Amino acid sequence: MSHVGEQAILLHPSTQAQQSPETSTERWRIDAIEALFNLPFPALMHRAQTVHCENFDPTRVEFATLLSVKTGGCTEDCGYCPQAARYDTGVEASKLMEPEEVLAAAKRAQAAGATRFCMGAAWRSPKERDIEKVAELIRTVKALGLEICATLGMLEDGQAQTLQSAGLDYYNHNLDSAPDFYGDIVTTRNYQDRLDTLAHVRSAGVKVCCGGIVGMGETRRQRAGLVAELANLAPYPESVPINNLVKVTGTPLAEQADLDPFEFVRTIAVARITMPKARVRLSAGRQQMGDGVQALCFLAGANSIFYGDKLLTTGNPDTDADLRLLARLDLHRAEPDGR
Ligand code: SAM
Ligand code: DTB
Ligand code: SF4
Repeated sequence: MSHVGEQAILLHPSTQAQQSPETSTERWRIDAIEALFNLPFPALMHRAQTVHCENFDPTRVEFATLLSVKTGGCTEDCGYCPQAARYDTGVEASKLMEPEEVLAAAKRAQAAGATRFCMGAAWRSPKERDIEKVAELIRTVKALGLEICATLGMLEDGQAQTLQSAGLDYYNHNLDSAPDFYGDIVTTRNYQDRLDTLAHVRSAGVKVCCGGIVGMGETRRQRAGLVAELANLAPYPESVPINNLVKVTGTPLAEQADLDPFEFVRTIAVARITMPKARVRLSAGRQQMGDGVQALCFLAGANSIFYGDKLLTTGNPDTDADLRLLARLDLHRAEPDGR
C-alpha cells in the first residue's frame, strides 16, 4: 500500500535529516515546494505535524506582542499597508514614542504573558538619529528581560550593528511575496533591497524574523516561490511570520478576494516542513479567522502568535479570547527560546 504522504519525502530527501538554521545548505526547488502544497490535505498535515513534533513540543506557543512606536505617514507604496501616507486609511501619523511610554507598554505586555516584544516603525529606512533613539528604546525595554524585536524598514550594515549593541535579539523584515509578484504590490523598493537588509541583519549577529503575506492575489506557485526564498536563505530565518492579508479600506488591496482559509493552513504547513526549527508565527489576520482555522494552523506547525489587542494599527483577538482558545486546545505559552 502506498501512502500519499510519502511522496514529498521522495521529492526532497534532505528534509529527512535534522536541519538546523546554522548548518542547512540544501536548496529547496520551487517545484518541490509546490508539490508539498499540492499534496492531499491530510498527507500535508501529517507531514507537517511529524516535522513539528520532531523539532518542538507541539503544545507550546510563543507569545509576541507588537507595539507601533512610530505610526503612519510612510513614504512607501506597499499595496497592503494602512500606514502608507499616500492611501486614505484614517491612520494618523505620529512621532516616535518616548522611552517611558514604550517601557510602560512593554511592562503591560510582560504582565499579560508576552515573552517577546516587537517595536514597529513606519519608515522606508531609519535615519541615523532614529537609530540612536530606537537603540535607547531597546536598552530601556531590554532591562525587563523580554526578547526584543524591531521592524524599522531597510537597514545599513552599521545601523544593524548599533541595534545589536543596544541588545536587539531579532529584526523583522519580511520578503512579503515571491520575487515575481513583489513588483505588483510594491514599486518604491525592490526585492534585492529586502535581501540586502536581511544580509546586514545577519552579519550584525541579530536573529532574523522574516516571512510574508498571503491572500494578496498571488498564485499557489507564487506562495511556493515566497516559501522557497525564505527556506533558501542560508541560514533560514529563526522566526517566520505568515500573515493573512488584513484588508484595510483605502489601500489598493481593500477589495481583494478572500483566500481559501485552507490555503492559508497549507502555507503554514509548508513553512513548517521547509524550515523545521523556525518559529512559524500565525500572524496578522487572526481576528478575521475562526477558531477552527486557527486550530488547524497550530496543527500545521504554527507555534507563535501575536498576542495583544492590536497588531500595529489593526485589531487582533483580545488576550482573554486567546487564552481561552489555547486552553481549549491544551496549548501553553512557550518560554523564551524554549522548545
Ligand atoms: N516599515 C517596515 C517594513 O515595511 O519593513 C516595518 C513595518 S511593516 C508594517 C511590517 C510588515 O507588516 C510588512 O512587511 C507586512 O508583512 C506586514 N503588514 C503590513 N500591513 C499588513 C496587512 N494589511 N496585512 C497583513 N500584513 C501586513
Ligand atoms: C509581521 O509579519 N506582521 C506584523 C509584524 N510583522 C510587524 C505586522 C502586521 C501588521 C498588520 C496591519 C496593521 O496592524 O497595521
Ligand atoms: Fe511603510 Fe512598512 Fe507600510 Fe511599506 S509596509 S508602507 S514600508 S510601514
